[in-house]
Amino acid sequence: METQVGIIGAGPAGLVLSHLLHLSGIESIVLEDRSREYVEKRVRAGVLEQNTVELLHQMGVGERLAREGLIHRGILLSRQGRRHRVALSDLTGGRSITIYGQQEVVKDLVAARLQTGGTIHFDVSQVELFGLDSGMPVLRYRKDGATQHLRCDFVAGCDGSHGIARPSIPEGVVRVFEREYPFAWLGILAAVAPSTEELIYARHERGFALHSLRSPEVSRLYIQVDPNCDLSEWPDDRVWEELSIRLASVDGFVLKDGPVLEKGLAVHRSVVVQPMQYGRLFLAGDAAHIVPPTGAKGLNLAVADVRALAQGIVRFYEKGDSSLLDCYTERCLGRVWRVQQFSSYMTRLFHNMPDPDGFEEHLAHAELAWVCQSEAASRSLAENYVGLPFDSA
Ligand code: FAS
Ligand code: PHB
Repeated sequence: METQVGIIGAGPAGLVLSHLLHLSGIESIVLEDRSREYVEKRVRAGVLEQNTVELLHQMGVGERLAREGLIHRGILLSRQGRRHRVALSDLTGGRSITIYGQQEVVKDLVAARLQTGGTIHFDVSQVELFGLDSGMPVLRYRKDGATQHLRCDFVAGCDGSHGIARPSIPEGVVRVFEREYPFAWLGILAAVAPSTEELIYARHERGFALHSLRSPEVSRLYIQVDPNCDLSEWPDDRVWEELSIRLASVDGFVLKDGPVLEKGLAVHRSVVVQPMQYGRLFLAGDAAHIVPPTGAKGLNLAVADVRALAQGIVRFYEKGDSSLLDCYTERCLGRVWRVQQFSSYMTRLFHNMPDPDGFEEHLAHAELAWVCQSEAASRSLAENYVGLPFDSA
């Protein structure tokens, strides 16, 4: 088989890229090793930057997002039981975030791809990449018990942090920057109305807590836990008890609990791969970088990458000009490191880090107090949180 762009992975990166290329008349085929049902049910991110929302609308896949997405113009920071509101929109000239589950974005994109004649092969296996440094790479994979070959002009590695694309780049070509954080998030999705209008990021001596949401009926909450803990140590009632302790506030905040629909652990890592390309292979999203979720950036950064990649591929086919592709890495890295810095900053601000003498804790409290006191510091946090306009980072 032949196509113009072979895309590995039907996550936000792969699907946004495939649809953007379609809108410019460029053909692509997406290879995904999980089922359609699985990718459309997988609970992950929930905060969309203004950039991401605007792009999804421009792509014509924003109808349900407009109907069901919840626009938030502020977030709440909590320290020692005191809340401080960061007025995101007031501090950024009206920009905002939208609460809309990642799986909803994936559902909308899969539907749009299939409704416009797009090809997504789900449940493939053994994807391998050949001839990346030739003009005509080939993807080999198995589907329905048969081996298939897909010849393409370009390969987009949108296969996440455990994919096959990055490891297919020869040894020594890429440099990997990596940091592990000594904690994880235990996250729950619960069938209970959120106990807050806006997200609450809480710093507490027992560890971080986050009250997020998915809809007026569904809450999403996280607590900082030992990365080696087992979910069996965290029965639902213990999770709710810990959340209500860490989210408690002097103004008598009451956390409503309810049936837990989903519970999972997410490790915290920072990873940056440079360069994000090798021959005709281009890495995007979690295949090229991982950010700790405290800044709510993972999905949004993936979308920013493929927007830049699509511009390069369109320029190649429309003008035979590969200049944007040649500098794809440079065009992405400014935002990648900006987002890394912000995500690391938010992580240190709200999590208890290894701290033999309490020095780190004092620094974090001083920074948090400064953010709550200084309009300039609040504005910096707000600008990064709603997302820097495309092409500005
Ligand atoms: P994805 O991982 O979403 O998609 C990659 C796709 O490639 C997957 O569908 C995978 O099945 C497929 N694939 C992998 N290997 C393959 C192979 N060999 N062949 C074919 N297909 C293959 N971000 C936030 O902002 N907020 C959050 O709360 C948040 N929570 C997260 C929780 C978890 C557990 C994880 C892992 C990430 C979370 N993130 C969160 C970050 C997340 O949103 C990612 O940044 C986002 O999914 C990145 O999108 P993609 O790059 O498309 O990668
Ligand atoms: C979420 O809603 O899942 C969410 C929100 C904010 C974060 C991370 C996750 O920082």
